[in-house]
Amino acid sequence: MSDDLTGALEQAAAQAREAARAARSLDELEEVRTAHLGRKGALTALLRQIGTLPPEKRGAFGKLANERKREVEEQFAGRERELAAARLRSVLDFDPTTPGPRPARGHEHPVLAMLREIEDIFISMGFLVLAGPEVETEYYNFEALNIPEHHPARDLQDTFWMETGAECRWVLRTHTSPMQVRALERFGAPLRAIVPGRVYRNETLDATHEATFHQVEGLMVDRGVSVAHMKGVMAAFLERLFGQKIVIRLRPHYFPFVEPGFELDFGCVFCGGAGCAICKRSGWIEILGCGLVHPRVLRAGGVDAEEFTGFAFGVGVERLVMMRHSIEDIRHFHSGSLRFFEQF
Ligand code: FA5
Repeated sequence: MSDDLTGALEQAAAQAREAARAARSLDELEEVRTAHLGRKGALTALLRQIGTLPPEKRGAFGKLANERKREVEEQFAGRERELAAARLRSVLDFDPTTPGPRPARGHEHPVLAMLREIEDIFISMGFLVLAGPEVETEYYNFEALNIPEHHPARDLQDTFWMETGAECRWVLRTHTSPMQVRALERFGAPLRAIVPGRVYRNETLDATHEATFHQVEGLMVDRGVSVAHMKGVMAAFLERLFGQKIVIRLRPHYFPFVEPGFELDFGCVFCGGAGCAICKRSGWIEILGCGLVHPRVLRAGGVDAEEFTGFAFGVGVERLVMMRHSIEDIRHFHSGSLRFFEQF
């Protein structure tokens, strides 16, 4: 019986030492220690059996058992020293001054950056910066701008209509021009203001047409304002924006809310007018619509059209950004593609 017991003791001791060697952490070592040497441990159970042996065998087995127990305890103590030292090393190896991983940092959307630049330029010329509603009434978007119902000019702007069922019809504003009348109603004349903002058109999308884009409306109303003032302000604006002298030309164009109305082109700053891909080989780039505010629009804003005249303009912001950075497709702006945006 004691031979069986001796075999079991040797086996339990060997298993306990192996388990101590294999422990990967101090916590794990503690668990293993309890399993082998704790009150309910395998080795402890064997040691308890010493008392059950006949007296003549008790001495030899007891001696062996205590020796194995001491060896196992030494094994545990040795492993504990190793693991504690390793833990200390890992703490000492940690360098708190090492920079952590850099968080990815965003920046302004190129359209927003352009809007801010335009605002700065006009603020320096004494213009107010106003915001208007993106959901607009049919009255301000069309009628007050001299575009009555059934007038073909409404077809120039494919409109998103709101289904409200109410008597007054609402639209997603198709341009920033409704703010001409709202601003005149609110501030009266004389007035200088710009209105940057988002506009919506039910467009078929292509490389230069989005259904959601940005415009900046400009309005200057005072006594004796003429096309010459408009040209001067537009040239100053574009020269500041592109940082160089600019040639501009006006082509007559129909907008119901101005008279006379123009489209404004500027001499291509990329090729100096010689013709390149950006100006489609014409030497000129069309940039905005403008004109002298129609007397009906002044009157809709409560302004005496005999006393005051004014000019207004509307510029597409995405097109300006495209020109500045040679971007070939307007759809990139809403793509959400980091590969695109990280270039700016
Ligand atoms: C207008 O929206 C007039 N309200 C501008 C105006 C204001 C004229 C004041 C006179 C006085 P138009 O539809 O041409 O005009 O648009 C103005 C600019 O917005 C265009 O020159 C172009 O740069 C930009 N634009 C128009 N449609 C789109 C579109 N679908 N996607 C991107 N940009 C556009």
